[in-house]
Amino acid sequence: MTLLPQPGRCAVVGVLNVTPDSFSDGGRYLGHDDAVGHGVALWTEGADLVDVGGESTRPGAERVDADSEIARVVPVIRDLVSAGVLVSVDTTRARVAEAAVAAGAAVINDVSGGLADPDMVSVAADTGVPWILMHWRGHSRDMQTLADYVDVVAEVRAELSAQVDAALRAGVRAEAIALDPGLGFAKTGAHNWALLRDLDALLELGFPVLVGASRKRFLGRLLAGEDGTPRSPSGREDATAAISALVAAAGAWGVRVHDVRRSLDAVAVAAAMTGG
Ligand code: PMM
Repeated sequence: MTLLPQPGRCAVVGVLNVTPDSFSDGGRYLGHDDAVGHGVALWTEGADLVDVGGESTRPGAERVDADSEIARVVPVIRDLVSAGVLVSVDTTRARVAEAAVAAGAAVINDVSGGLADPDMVSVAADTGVPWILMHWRGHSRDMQTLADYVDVVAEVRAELSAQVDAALRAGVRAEAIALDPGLGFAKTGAHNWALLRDLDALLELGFPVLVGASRKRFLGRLLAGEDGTPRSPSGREDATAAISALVAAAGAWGVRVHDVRRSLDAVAVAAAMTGG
């Protein structure tokens, strides 16, 4: 059993970045009202969870300090929760996660899987909310230099297993844990495709698996024009929906996407085809 929402099909998690510099929606929802409005819109479209982040994790991004991150996300989370929206907080910082849960966030989405902040594990254990552990090898500024694997699937699985063990040892309940392969985080396009191809290797660990492929660079490169120019983020939506359908059919618990409506359709197709 998991403590995460179980909509009876692959869950669709809507992305709400309250940042000036995220790769596809940076700056669009930095104003409080724009952010809350977009979060409510994602929920109304049918998102099962709205993931609110205050720090860009795009490759090369500089960090913001914890107080700025809290100032960006907590007021937005509070208003979304009052509007009845189920919210996760996308942060690697224990202090931000704690403040977000106090404001009503129901899930911690930690792209560092507990590695960036040694206090995160105790916040996860103490709050008891579901904790999404993503595979991570280092902060965005230099993560692409860490994309070095002999067998990416085996190494991602082993590194996530070690994080799960640390979480369980610290008192996090197994039902609160979910995993994410971390597409694009210290990974090349080839690594992302290998992880998608062999999602079973992660599913076999027995935890819900979230996949975040939405609008990412490797899709831009897949869909590059004849001159090699990558397709722009807004032109990657159909490919994103295709991945949503395929990973839903493969057994993923959820997909984290910018365009909720398209992925809801995609996972409905998968559910109908697989009979689940
Ligand atoms: N990707 C981004 C941010 N947060 N969280 C999880 N669990 N998985 C991801 O793949 C993930 C994430 C980066 O994408 P964005 O800038 O569009 O939010």
